[in-house]
Amino acid sequence: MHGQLKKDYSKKLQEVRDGVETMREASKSRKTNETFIKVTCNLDESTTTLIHTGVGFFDHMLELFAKHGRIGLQVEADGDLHIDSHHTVEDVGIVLGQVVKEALGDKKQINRYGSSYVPMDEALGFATVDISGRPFLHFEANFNNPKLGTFDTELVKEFFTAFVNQSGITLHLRVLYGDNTHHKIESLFKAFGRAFRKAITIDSTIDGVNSTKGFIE
Ligand SMILES: [Mn+2]
Repeated sequence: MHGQLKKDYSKKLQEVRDGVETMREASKSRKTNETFIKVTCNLDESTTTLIHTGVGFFDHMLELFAKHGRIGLQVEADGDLHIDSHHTVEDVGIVLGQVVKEALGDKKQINRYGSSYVPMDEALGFATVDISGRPFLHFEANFNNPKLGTFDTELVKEFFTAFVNQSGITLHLRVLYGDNTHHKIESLFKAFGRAFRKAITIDSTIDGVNSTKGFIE
């Protein structure tokens, strides 16, 4: 009996240790002549989301990504918005990609793949993710409205391009149909968040890295 209790206790302790070991987070700052960006990301704790980029619609999209990805995300950006929102949006994509790559660490026991369809009223967005170590973006979406607030809608593609290049993630995004540009982009960011969540989730039945190569870059 005593031996069994001791065994249960050490099993519990190991579970707690495993839990601590899998707390995946990273933080990074980047300063150029065009922008200052700071991003903190916690893949295992969704409690804190604080986003201030100076571009309202972009903040809204990053908040949706964090919410549906169930991650903790802080993004602070101070960019050259007197020009336009291009540098700020692209550079947030760069730093977010770097932080996600670092937080993912050795990628052991993650699902690796995740897909999601998300409707937003009349629009339908689709995202599929492979945490492959190979950057690739397939982007299939057209937006009628070139601007939402101070956000240029052509920057959606720029943001995801920067993100995949730095994170080493394969990402396919598609708006299947819809009219309203806000709805279309929102459906994409939500679908991306939900697909990302599935891909980063730890499955203890996976032995090491989910690749026959035994390694993901
Ligand atoms: Mn909205």
